[in-house]
Amino acid sequence: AKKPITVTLTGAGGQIGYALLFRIASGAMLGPDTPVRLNLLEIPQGVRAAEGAALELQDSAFPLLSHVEVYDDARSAFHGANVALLVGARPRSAGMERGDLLTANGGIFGPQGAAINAAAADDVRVIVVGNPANTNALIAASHAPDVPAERFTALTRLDHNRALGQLAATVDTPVGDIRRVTIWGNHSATQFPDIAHATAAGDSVPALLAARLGGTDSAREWLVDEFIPRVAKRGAEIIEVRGSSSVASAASATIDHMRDWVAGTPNGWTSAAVVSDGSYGVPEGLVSSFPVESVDGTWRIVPDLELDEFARHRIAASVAELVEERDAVRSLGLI
Ligand code: NAX
Repeated sequence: AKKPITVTLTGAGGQIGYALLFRIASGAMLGPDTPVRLNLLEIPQGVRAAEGAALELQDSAFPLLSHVEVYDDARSAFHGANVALLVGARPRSAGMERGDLLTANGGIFGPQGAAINAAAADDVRVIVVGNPANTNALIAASHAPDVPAERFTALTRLDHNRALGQLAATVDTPVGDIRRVTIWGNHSATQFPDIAHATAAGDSVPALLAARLGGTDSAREWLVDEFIPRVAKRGAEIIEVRGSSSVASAASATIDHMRDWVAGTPNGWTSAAVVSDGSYGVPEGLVSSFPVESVDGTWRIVPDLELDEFARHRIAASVAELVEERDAVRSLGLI
C-alpha cells in the first residue's frame, strides 16, 4: 500500500477547518489513491471542537484516512508534515489596531514557521489561509530558513474562483471554459483581478465583454466599477447575505490550490500568492499573488505577460500595501 501523506491542519476546530477535513479525507486534495494522515493543531480552547471533528471523521469511514491526531503543540503537530494548511489565525477584534493584529499573528506564524523548519518533512508544502494571509506566510517563511522559500504560499485561489464565477455569469460561458484570469497582489481589497488575457472557450474575454456590454468603453466601465470591486469585496457580500463569512468556498479554494500544486495545472494558469522572484516589478521576497502554473510540483510564475498602464498601476498599488505590511512586521521584529 502507498505510504500515507501527512497533512497538518491548523485551526482544525474552526469553520474552514471543518469544511476542509472531509474533503481532504475523501481524497479531493491528494487524489483517490493517496492515503492521508491528519494532524490537527488547535489552541487549547479549540481542542474539543477539533476532537469532535475527529470523531465525525471516524464516523465517515473514509477508506483513505489512515489516522487522525489532535494536538495543541506545533512541534508535534508538524512532525513529518508533507502538507501544511495554516488556517488558524487571530481575527481582528473591535478596537484592535493594525500593529496589534500583526503582532498577534506574528506570535502564531513565527513559531509555526519555526516548528515547520524543525519538524516537517523535507518536501513540505505550506499554504497560509489565515489572514492577513500574504504577510502571515512571509512571517512563517522567515522563521523557516532551512525550507526553500518557494514552499510557502498563501491563498488567493478563492479570489481567483470568485473572478471566474463573475465572468462566467457575465459572458454566459461555463465556468470551466474560462482561462488565463489572474489575481495580482494582496488578498485584500487592493487586489487586482485581471482579465486582460482571459479567454472563454478560446475567445477573448475583453472582446466578448465589449460585444455584450455595448463597446470597449462600457466594458472598461464594467471592469472598474463592477467586476473588480465585486471580486475584491465578495467576502463582505457573503457576510451580508449569508450572515457568516465564506467557509465552504474558502475550503474548496484551498483544496484547489494544494491539488494543483501537487498534481499540476492541466488547464493553464491559475492564481496563487508565492514568494516573488522579482517578476513584474514585485520586490523579491514579498508573498504576492501572480499568474502561476504548477510544473513538476513547483509553482512557476507565468512570464512575459504584457501589462498595460492600468494593470501596472493596480498591481503597484496592491504591492505597495504588501511592502507596508512587510515594513510593519519588520519594525515590530516579527521577521
Ligand atoms: P474560525 O474562527 O472559525 O476558526 C479559526 C480557528 O483557528 C479557531 O478554531 C481557533 O481556535 C484556531 N486557532 C487560532 N489560533 C490558532 C493557533 N495558533 N494554532 C492553531 N489554531 C488556532 O475562522 P475560519 O472561518 O475558519 O477562518 C480562518 C481564517 O481564514 C481567518 O483568519 C480568515 O480571515 C481566513 N480566511 C482567508 C481567506 C483567504 O482567501 N485567504 C478566505 C476565507 C477566510 O476569511
